Amino acid sequence: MPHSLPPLPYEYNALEPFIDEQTMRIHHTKHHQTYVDKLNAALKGHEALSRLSVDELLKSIDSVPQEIQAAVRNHGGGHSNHSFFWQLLKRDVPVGGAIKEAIDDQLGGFAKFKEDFSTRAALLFGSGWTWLVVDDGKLEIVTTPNQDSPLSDGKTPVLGLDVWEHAYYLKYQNRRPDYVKSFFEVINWNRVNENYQAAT
Ligand code: MN3
Repeated sequence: MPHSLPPLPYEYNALEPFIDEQTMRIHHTKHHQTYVDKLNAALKGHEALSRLSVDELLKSIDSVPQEIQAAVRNHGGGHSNHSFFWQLLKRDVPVGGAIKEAIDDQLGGFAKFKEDFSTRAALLFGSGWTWLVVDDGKLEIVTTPNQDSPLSDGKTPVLGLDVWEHAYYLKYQNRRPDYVKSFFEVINWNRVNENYQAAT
C-alpha cells in the first residue's frame, strides 16, 4: 500500500502564536505531502520494500538498492521525520515524568538541556534536524543534515526539531533562535514521555 499523509492531530492554528497557522498549513499539506509522493514514486516497482513501514526502511537504509537509496533517505526521511514531529507539538504541557528525571540525571538538568539543545539547533548549518535520542539506553542530543533520520544511525528519537527554513521563515525570517525558543512552548511532553518509555 502506498504511503500517505497522516492527518494532523490538531487544527492548523492550534500552536498560535508560537507556530503560525499559515506555516503549519503549508508545511503539512505541501512539504510533507511532497515527501510522501516522492517516496511512493521511488518505491514504484519495488514490491518487497513497499510492504515495509517507512521507519523500517530507514533503519535498514544500507540494504535499500543503490538506485533508490538517496530518494528513500531523503523522502522517506522527510515522511518519517514530519510524521514524528507533528505528534510532538501541543501547547501548555509541562515537562515531567520519566523524561524529566532522565534529563536531570543524564543531561545536567532541564535548563542545561534546553540551552544545549537550542545551541545545537541554532548552530546547525543549512537544513536539518536537532534531536534528543536514546542510544544504548542513554539520552543524547544529536543533529542530522537534510532529512536524515537518527533511525538510520541505530538511534531512537524521543524529541526532534525541524530547523529547515520552511519550518519558520514566514513568521521568524532569519531569526532561527526565536523559533527554537517558541518550540519549547509547544512541546507535548506527554508524547515525549511515551516515546522515551518505548525507547528504553
Ligand atoms: Mn519540514
